[in-house]
Amino acid sequence: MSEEIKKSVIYSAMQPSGVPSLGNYLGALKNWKNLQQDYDCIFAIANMHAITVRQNPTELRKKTRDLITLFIAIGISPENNILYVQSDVKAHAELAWILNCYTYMGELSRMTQFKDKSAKHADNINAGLFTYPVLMAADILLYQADLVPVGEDQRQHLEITRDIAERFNNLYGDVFKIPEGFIPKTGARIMGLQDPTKKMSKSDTDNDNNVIHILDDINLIANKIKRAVTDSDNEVRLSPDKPGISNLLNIYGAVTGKTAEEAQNEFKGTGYGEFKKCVADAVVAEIKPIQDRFKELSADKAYIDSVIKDGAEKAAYIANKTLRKAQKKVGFPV
Ligand code: AQP
Repeated sequence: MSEEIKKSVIYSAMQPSGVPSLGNYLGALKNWKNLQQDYDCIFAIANMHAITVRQNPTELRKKTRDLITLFIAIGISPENNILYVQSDVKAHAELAWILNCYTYMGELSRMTQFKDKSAKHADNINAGLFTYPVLMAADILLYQADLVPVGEDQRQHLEITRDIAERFNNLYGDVFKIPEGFIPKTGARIMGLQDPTKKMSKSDTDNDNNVIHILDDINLIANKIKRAVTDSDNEVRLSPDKPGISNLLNIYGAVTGKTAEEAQNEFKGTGYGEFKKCVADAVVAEIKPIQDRFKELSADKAYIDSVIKDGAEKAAYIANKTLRKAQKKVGFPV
């Protein structure tokens, strides 16, 4: 009898802190879609993480629903993967509390994201922002994930997850799988269009032209690209001193499945105006079908409701098994 080979489990999450940016799409969501054939994928809407920064409650509910709809519109199947909303699975909060008691203040104070976000939100440096990495550790460990796709900015969070899990396992035996980082074959880091020295972020509201949101009107997307900051020498070339042009080459490459170097060769001798038009056309060709599908799916309220409910049940089933193990180890009556 042939035994089915168990696929590795991949866990990843995205915060519903805004409509996903082109950066979120090219750096994460597009890869997620490609992972689903080869891995058992669990993708979460991290709404518990999102409230570490103040959110408008009505908008947060809408963004949460829109994000799960967008996952499906992009082609991430809710039947073949687990897609769920973090706050629907109570085990996240419960395991996070336990893990808080196995995490040191010193470790958390070294997290660069905490330092960055507290500088950005100086009026709201809440304890949730500080313990964000513990909740993230709980997310990953609950599902016994083998692999976690991480960009450079999240590497520190994966490291602390591994440290917490190893500390717990050393005390109590093998409760948690120790996850590894997963670097997708293609993964672009997309920078802001107006400030190409900083990454494009979905919650950036300072300058709307800096960010492409993937549900922006198609004409607006094209115009934002045409307005992107470049430089004055009119040569399409990858170079650290040409961050704007390099970013557009990365975007073009990520959208068309080429390397940034291949993109550079394609545009040798092309003027900036023509180059930007080609980038805009390529981005629009990629995003338009997603937007059309998103509109169709959004109209089917019952279907989205059922995806959210089924996802929560499937996720809770796995998460609760791990939670019970951890609770038993620390001495809770289970
Ligand atoms: N600019 C980017 N280029 C490539 N990948 C990116 N990611 C984010 N920005 C870029 C990847 O998208 C996923 C989303 O993670 P998140 O929603 O948990 O938060 P984030 O990384 O903080 O993303 P944002 O857009 O910057 O959110 P806000 O504005 O709320 O802080 C991750 O896999 C990330 O690597």
